[in-house]
Amino acid sequence: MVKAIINGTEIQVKEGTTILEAARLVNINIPTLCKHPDLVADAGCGICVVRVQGTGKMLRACCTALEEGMKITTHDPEIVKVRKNVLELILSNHPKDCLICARNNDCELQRLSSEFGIRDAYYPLIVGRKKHKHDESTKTIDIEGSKCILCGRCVQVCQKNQNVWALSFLGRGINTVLSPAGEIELNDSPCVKCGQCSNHCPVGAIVEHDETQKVWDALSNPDLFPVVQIAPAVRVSIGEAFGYPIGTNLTGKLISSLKKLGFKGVFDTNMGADMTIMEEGNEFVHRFKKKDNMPLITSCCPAWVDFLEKFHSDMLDNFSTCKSPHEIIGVLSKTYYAKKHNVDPSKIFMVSIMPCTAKKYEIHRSEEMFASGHQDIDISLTTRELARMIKQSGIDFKNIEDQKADSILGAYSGAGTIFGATGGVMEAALRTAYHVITGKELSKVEFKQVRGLKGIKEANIDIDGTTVRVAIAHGLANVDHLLKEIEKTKAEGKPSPYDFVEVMACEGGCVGGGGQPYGVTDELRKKRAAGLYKDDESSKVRCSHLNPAVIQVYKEFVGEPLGPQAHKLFHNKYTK
Ligand code: HC1
Ligand code: SF4
Repeated sequence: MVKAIINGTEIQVKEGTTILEAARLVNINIPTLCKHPDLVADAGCGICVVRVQGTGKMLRACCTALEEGMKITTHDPEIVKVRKNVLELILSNHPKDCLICARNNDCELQRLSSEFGIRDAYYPLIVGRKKHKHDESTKTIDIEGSKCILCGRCVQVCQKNQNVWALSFLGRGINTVLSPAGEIELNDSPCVKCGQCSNHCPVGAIVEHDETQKVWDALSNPDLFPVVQIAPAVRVSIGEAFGYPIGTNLTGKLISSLKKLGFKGVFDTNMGADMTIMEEGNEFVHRFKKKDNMPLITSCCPAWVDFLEKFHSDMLDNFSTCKSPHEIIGVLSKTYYAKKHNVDPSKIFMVSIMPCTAKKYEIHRSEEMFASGHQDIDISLTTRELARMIKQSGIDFKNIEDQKADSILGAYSGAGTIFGATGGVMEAALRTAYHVITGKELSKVEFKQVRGLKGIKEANIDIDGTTVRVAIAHGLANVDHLLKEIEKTKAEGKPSPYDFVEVMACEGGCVGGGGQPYGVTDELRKKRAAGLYKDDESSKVRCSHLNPAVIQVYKEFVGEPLGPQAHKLFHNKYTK
């Protein structure tokens, strides 16, 4: 342990704790634009300078460890002046079009500039500087390079946390620019569209590809029948845009708001999650009994699908062929629902509200996404885009009355709702796999071994005397690590160390998705996940196979899980 003094307060912290972290422990906020709690410090911005008393030194708090006996001053007039100066330098090279920026009112640079009372950027613009790129090539994440402040957060999250290496800094000095290596377009790079770069960007340099106007157009087109679905993780994060405590479950208000916006059918992706489990749970049991292509690996995360196709195509046979829940609701809306409600499927305009930027890519990634004969999902919006639409429409979100989702595509079990947290898909699948293997129902449905934020979780699950070895990985760097272990045993001709593996590209699973409200940290991920587990606990039905709506859809329309109709509508192919 190390004892030191910060602003006159004695503090004792673990060795290696940085001054920035230590100050936060005693509620002193040192400003920074480059250090994010998910990332290691690399002293990119220089705003976090503090003074070490008695040495005359100013040090960067983000990357300096607190040492025994140090006396630190975090704020005094001179330090404030230095910070202001750094901000002025950044602003001198930054567009001043805040009013029309996607991050207006939600930008860390704008907030600091306001707090520091910056009224002018005194330094002349650097002329002849290399031009930054504008890149919309992925149609999921847009790069507006001119707004980049070179803090390095996106590069670090892409390279280290996700192990994707799509983004990098090219050039040197004043000619440094953010770009995929080789200055190619993002869509030609290894980018998997997870959007973590956009969620970690402090400014408007990387944002989701905004498609709200297309949805407004559809809502005002009298020839269309607009319907919508909401993902598990959206219900516990949308509240952050309206001042609710983190993790508050706002399903009822979301549904009412979507109805007010003009959607004629409001469905729940959680119901699709229950359907996915019917297919995937059965797929698992089938393969497990035959020891066929073990382990089975989940496939509902499109960034993960893209990652596997790009970097580990030798493992494609291990992938579950089952579609993701929102695609299942998409195809059901344009087949089963259309038939039941006598609506022309070509007129149905299906929007999915997701915590995810990669879902914008998934909706047209292969011909299976057109299983209804039309594109099954027309537009996928992020949580952030929906929050903007609700605000634009003048809806009083806080006071709107709760409503229930429509018809049969809106009823879900507790297993469906926990999909949004890491380990949730596995837990939901185990609840149903137990039933498929034993024919019995679990007396206690929770599998707490698979919950939590540890990067790789492993557990041996006892199903009536049979052991199922499971692993869960989230954050693509963790996933890559796990996959290499599996590949190694495969190459050595040894049996797989696992039977069933859940993968989510984003840390924390979808609650930490790239399209979620900004500022994601572990504390936030935990609270959002807790909101979903609470929703599960309070659900009357907690297993997908017991959801009466699921039973009805199979009885009336699909037949058996893994049957011919299920295969036609609910399953995917992958490409090498
Ligand atoms: Fe997810 Fe999923 S959990 S992938 O993160 O399987 O986006 O929330 O909707 O489809 O259910 C996302 C979340 C989501 C799907 C489900
Ligand atoms: Fe999207 Fe969820 Fe995958 Fe992140 S973990 S890329 S939010 S599906």
